[in-house]
Amino acid sequence: MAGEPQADCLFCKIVAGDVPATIVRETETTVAFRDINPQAPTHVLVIPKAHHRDAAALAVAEPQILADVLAETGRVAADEKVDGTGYRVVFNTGTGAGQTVFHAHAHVLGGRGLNWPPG
Ligand code: IU
Repeated sequence: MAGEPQADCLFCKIVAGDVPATIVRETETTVAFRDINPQAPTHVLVIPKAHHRDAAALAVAEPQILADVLAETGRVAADEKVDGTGYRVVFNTGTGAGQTVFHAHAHVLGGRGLNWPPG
């Protein structure tokens, strides 16, 4: 059922504490942790604790929690001191866009120049 933990989901396991992660922030509805394969000096993932396959599905099912995720991206950027220079928030959606983990997550990237358009 949408929102419920999925036994085969890596990020649900991180939420449960069954898979280790370097957690930098946590709220009632979200967890933020460092990406295991960082693509920038700051690369933090912000996820809802509830399981939804991507950001659009989360927006439809639990819009307040998507707002919580976005608010946390800003707090992560401030904590990491990349809010002044600028940072990027990315929701890869679908395999063609590079989504590999099908539990909604925002990438927060910063600390280096970021090209546009992205590759
Ligand atoms: P993507 O947008 O679905 O490709 O992002 C998934 C991210 O999860 C990717 O950047 C991985 O490096 C990251 N990740 C992680 O942080 N910890 C893990 O145990 C695994 C993937 I597996």
